[in-house]
Amino acid sequence: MPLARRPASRIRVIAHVDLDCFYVQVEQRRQPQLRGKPTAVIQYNSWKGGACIAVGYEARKCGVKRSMRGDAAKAVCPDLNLVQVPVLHEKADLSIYRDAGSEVVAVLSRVGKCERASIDEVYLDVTEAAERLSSKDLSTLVSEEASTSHIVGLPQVRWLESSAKLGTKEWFCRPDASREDHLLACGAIIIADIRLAVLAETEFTCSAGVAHNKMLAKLSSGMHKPAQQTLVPSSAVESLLATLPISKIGKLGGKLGQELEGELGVKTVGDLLQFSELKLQDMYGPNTGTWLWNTARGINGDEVQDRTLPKSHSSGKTFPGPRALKTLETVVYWLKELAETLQLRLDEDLSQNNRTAHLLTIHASCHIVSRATEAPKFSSKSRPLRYGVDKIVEDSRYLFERSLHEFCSHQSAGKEQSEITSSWAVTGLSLTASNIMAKPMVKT
Ligand code: TTP
Repeated sequence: MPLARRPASRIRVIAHVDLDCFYVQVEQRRQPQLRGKPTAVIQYNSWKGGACIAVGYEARKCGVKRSMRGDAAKAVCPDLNLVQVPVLHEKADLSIYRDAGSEVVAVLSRVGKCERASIDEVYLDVTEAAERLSSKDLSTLVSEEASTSHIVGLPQVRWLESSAKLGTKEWFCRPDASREDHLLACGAIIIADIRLAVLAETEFTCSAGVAHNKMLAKLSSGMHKPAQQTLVPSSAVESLLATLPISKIGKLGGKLGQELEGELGVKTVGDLLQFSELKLQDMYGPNTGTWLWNTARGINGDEVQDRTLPKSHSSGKTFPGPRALKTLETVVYWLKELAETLQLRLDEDLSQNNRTAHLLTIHASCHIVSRATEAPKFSSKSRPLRYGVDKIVEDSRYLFERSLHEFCSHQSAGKEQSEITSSWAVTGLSLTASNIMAKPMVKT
C-alpha cells in the first residue's frame, strides 16, 4: 500500500539515476570488441535462443526488443551479438552485474545521500550540495554536459518580455529564477558532473531525472536515454501529469490502478485532479486517498534512504516452454539449487556487512496445462527465514505446497481433483530473503 508522507517542508533536489542497457554495457566492458555493435544479453536458457533481458541501443535501432527471444532477435537484426549471462549451478549468475552496480554506487554516493533502488538504479538527494552551489555564479559552472540537459516544458517557457525561446544554459543562469528553479539548475550541474565521473571511472553511461521529489525524478529519468538527463521544474508538473497514464506511476500499475480505472474512469494521473481528497479517502481509505490526491499534484514526501546495500537478495530461474516443471520432485530439486545461491549471498552479506535477513518469500509462476482461460495468480508466500540450505529448502517447499494447494483448489470446479493436481506447470521460481538488518553486537 502506498504511504502518504507529508510533503517536505524544505525545497529538495532529488535525482534518479538509471544505467543505460545495463547488462549490455557490462558485457561490452568485458568484451570491448562489442562496443558500438548491436548487442543483447540473453538469459541462461537455450529455448528458442534464450530470452533477451537487455538490449543495447544499436540493437534497438534494428528493431530488437526485450520481449524477443534470441532467434527472433537475430531474424530482425542478423548482425546482432548475443551474449549469455554467466552461469553457475545451472542458473544465471548475476554477480558481475551486481558488482558493476556497486562500482557505480560508490561514485554516485560522493555527491549526496544515496539509495540503491535496484541493480542499476539509484536515488540521490543532492539538496545540500545544490544549496552550497547556489551562492556561486552558475554561468561559469554549467558544463557542456549540463547544458545538454532536457527541461520538461522548456519550449513553452517564455523568458523576459520577448517571445524568444530559452536555451538550457540561459534557463540555468537566468537572474529572475525562483529559488526552486535555481536549486534545480544547481542539481543538474552536480548530476551532469557525477555522471561524467561514473563514465570516466567505470566506463558506464547512465541517464538521470532531476526534480524536487523522488516520484518526479523517477518519472523523468527515462524520458531521454541513453546518456542524457531531464529536469522537471515545478511549473511543468501539471502538464506532465495531465496525459501521463496512471500505469506509469509504480504503485498504480497493479490492483489500485485497475480499481481507479474501473470505479472512477481514471486513465491519466491528471484525471485524478477532479476528485476531492475526501472523496478519494472515502473510496480508498485515509492514507491511500491522501496519497492519490498528492500524486495527482506531483506531491511526494518520500525520503531518499541512506542505503547503498541491497534491500533484499533473490535467486530465481525461469523454465519457459517445454522446460516447465511439472512434478514436485523437480520443483524441490530447483528449490535446492536456488537455496544454495541464496545462502551464498546471505553468507557474503553477513561477513562483509554484518547484516542478516529475516524473511523468506517464494514467488512462482504457474499455469494449468491446456487451459485456455487465465488461471488465478499463484500467490507468493513468506515465513521467517532460517539460515542453512536444508532449512531454506524445507521452508520454501512447505510454502510452495501451500500455494499449490490453493492454486489447484481454485481450478477444481467441475473437474476431477486428480486431473487438476497432475496438470500444473511451473514456469518461474524464485526465493527472496528480505527484512535485512544489521546484526546486533553481542556483549561479552
Ligand atoms: P532496466 O533498467 O529495466 O533496463 P536496461 O538497463 O537494460 O535498459 P534501459 O537503458 O532502457 O534502462 O533493467 C536493468 C537490467 O536488469 C537489464 O540490463 C537486465 C536486467 N533485467 C532482467 O534481467 N530482466 C528483466 O525483465 C528486466 C526488465 C531487466
